[in-house]
Amino acid sequence: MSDHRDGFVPVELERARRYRAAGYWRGETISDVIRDGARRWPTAHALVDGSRRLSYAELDAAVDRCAAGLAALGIRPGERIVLQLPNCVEFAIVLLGSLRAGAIPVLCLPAHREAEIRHLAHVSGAVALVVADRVGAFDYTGLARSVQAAVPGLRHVLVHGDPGEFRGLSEVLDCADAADLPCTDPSDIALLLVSGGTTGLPKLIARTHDDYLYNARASAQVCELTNSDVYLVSLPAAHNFPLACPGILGTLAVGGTCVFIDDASPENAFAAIDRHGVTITAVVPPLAQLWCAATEWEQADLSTLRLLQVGGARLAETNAREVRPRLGATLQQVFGMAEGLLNFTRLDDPDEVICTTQGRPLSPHDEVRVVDREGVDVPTGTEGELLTRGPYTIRGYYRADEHNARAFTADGFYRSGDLVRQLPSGHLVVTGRMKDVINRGGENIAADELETHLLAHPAVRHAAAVALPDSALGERLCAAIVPAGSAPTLSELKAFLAARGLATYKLPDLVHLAESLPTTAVGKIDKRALVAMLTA
Ligand code: OOB
Repeated sequence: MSDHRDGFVPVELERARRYRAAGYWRGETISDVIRDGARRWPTAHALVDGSRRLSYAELDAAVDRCAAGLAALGIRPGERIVLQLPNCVEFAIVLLGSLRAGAIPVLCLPAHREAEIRHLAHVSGAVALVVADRVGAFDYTGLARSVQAAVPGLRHVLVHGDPGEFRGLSEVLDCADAADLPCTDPSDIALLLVSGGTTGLPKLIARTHDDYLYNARASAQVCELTNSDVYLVSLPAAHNFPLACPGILGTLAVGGTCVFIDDASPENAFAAIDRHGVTITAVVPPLAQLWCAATEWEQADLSTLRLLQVGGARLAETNAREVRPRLGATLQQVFGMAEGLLNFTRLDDPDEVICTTQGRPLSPHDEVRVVDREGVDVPTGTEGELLTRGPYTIRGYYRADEHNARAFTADGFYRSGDLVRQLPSGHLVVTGRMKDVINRGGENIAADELETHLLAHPAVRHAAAVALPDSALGERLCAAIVPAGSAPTLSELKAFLAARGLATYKLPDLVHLAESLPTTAVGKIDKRALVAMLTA
């Protein structure tokens, strides 16, 4: 069995000292924060799921039972538990119970399938897997069976719902033994996030108690979150954005309430906002767009919603401008990454900044560099690759030495692969991805630029520009579009783009019309899957 710190890249001692001195790293564990919440607000609602409600005291007791249940199975501090549950209170209880037992949860998304889970269980050296029995038509016990057959160290499968041949999660959650709780070092790994990349298999991102609590608390502060806030968990809870930006952990740190939904359709999400008085939530751009459109036909009262966080992919300016008039909430653009760095527009930023930038760094100690292909810093306002280092940004992926040599500079900056411009105010505008370029007969076209123009067309709801192989040009340019209302034709679109002043070589060679585009586990448009579909 491997030690959990093998393959972990910690922050250099001198920097760690500075982050502690600045008060960012407080030497507390995530489990301490829940314990503390139970003392400060014992009867306040911590978690809500349909008609189920758990107070802070009840949550703390449930977390104790879960920790004892995991210890009773023989799960030791430092061992890894792959957690793959839909949005529900059990997600939070098992996450926090694992932390209290000193175990390290690996936060997988419900959309991950066998190849990903097998890989993540293998690389992390997991001893347990926690899944639901089924969600919709998908049977997770079947997935668990194949993963366990392929990963010999995986001793336990715990199932929420009907366990079949496995152990029921309820046995662990109802444990009546008193456990000796381990003493956890706050600078040690708390949990492993999964990278959001759309190329290759996902990588593991080790976040410590110190850095992740800072991430959650500083985000809560930027959102002016208090104990009267009600946070709606709309995105998959295991993703960094709804988990800690400020998300579930930021809300629990200030005594607020988290409401879980497992279906973020406007009908279901709006009903939850209305019923529970939701004040804040986080969504990806396609969902923001859909919610805005749905205000035309949905009747629910959304008046409690004060802040809509949108991030994960570029939000088109036209969509950004719809948020306040349609939903009545302030928009906050969030440009973040599981690797660390978070940028937020501030609540008091002018509308223009909120609608046209992706925010500025969360921490005064976030270091941001924008560099050209040679790694040389470019002048303010010029496009380049974003490199970053700071108090909650990793120094290396977990157990990935070879990849780390490329993904990080020698002095520890993470190479994000994102193309940005930084304004004199510090706000960043995301202009694309380093590799998201279509090479059409030698001319390079940035996908993001074309998409921005396509989304400005009133009959375009979602758009993705992708390269398709072409014998003459090498690549040709395809605009995949989900129309809003009557579908535009290729020649209409070309005329529209040309009228916006776009160069002729950037005009699409073909249009693919679809009712929906393939998405990643968290709901971003998945171009790799789209190209595979279009070339099949
Ligand atoms: C969030 O995290 P990940 O790890 O799923 O994805 C990170 C990548 C970024 O490197 C960037 O390429 C893209 O997603 N991205 C954005 C964006 N926010 C993320 N691109 C353009 N505009 C934005 N606003 O996606 C994530 C993590 C925490 C908070 C919010 C998002």
